[in-house]
Amino acid sequence: MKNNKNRFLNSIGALGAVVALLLPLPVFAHAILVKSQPAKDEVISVSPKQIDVWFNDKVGSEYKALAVIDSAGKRVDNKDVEQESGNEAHLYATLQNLEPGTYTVRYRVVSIDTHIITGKFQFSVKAP
Ligand SMILES: [Cu+2]
Repeated sequence: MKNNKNRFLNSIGALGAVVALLLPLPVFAHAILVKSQPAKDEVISVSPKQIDVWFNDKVGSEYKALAVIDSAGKRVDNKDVEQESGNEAHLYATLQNLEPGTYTVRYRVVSIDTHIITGKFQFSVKAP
């Protein structure tokens, strides 16, 4: 009888170990772009002074890249990407004066879960 009880307790313990293995690991954020200025597909009539992008969580300070490219493939940002101190989810870079046209924003960041995130979107500057 005592033996049976021990066996029962042992199997409960083994079950507990299996359940613990199946429980999700702590979730580390996989960064996604949540907002930008100019916004995706926005049409603006004044050349923006800078491009701002915000992620859903802070991103690493290394490997960050933010570029704005005109329709001819020329970079029109000043290659001065910065990360806001105190809000590491926010990157920005200043821009050259933009002629009317469509521009592609490209970004690359490393999220807290160590995944490299890349993406792109467009906005347009229309003739005044
Ligand atoms: Cu991830």
